[in-house]
Amino acid sequence: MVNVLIFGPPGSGKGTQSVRLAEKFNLTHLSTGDMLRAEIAAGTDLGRKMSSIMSKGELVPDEVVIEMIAKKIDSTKGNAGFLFDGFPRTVEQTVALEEMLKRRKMKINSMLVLEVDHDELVKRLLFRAEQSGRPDDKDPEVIENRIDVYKQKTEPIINYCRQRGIYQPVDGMGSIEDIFGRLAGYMKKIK
Ligand code: B4P
Repeated sequence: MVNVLIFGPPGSGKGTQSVRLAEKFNLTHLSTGDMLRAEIAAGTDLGRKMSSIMSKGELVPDEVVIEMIAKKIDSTKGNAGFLFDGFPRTVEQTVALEEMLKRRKMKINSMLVLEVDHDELVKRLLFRAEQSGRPDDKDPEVIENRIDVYKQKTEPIINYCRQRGIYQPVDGMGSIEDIFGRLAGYMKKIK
């Protein structure tokens, strides 16, 4: 079983690349962003509570996403592994994921970190806003806040994973196909 984190700032291509990688390597794609947006679309109590947090570009509480992920892991059977997209986003979520996997005799095998220039991140998200209408992509101030939140709360996970020997930076600039080729190359080396 292989469990991989796909990591990077907002707009770095995590969601875009995860869909392709999961298909190629027969992994179960778990995106906390998609799960939260599904709650909002379904009009659940949780979705209503999380919607205002997400539209400001803030992170939802750790316990919400940790519970979502635990449920998904337990309801998935017979897969080759998981591709975690957008989770963990805090060191606390990382520790919780490690414990969750350890209890099930699994571990994080690798963390692939997409590296993308700031201006390119903003350009991609504003472009997506035109097509998807996602509220968190429309406003440049919210985009800047998401990037700041990433630097303050999410980036420290890199050091944590570097110490565990699972950190792998990946050039996230260029075409979707080129970046996919780089990521697939690293995936093939994961043990
Ligand atoms: P996510 O859904 O994870 O959103 P994201 O980081 O903005 O998107 P992603 O990085 O996947 O998008 P991609 O680059 O693929 O999170 C949204 C919100 O949910 C968070 O802000 C937070 O509020 C909440 N949340 C989620 N998980 C959480 C957690 N664990 N804890 C707490 N809160 C959580 O794509 C961006 C655009 O770029 C697309 O339009 C794509 O087509 C384009 N693109 C990608 N690669 C490209 C390339 N190479 N060239 C040109 N365009 C490209």
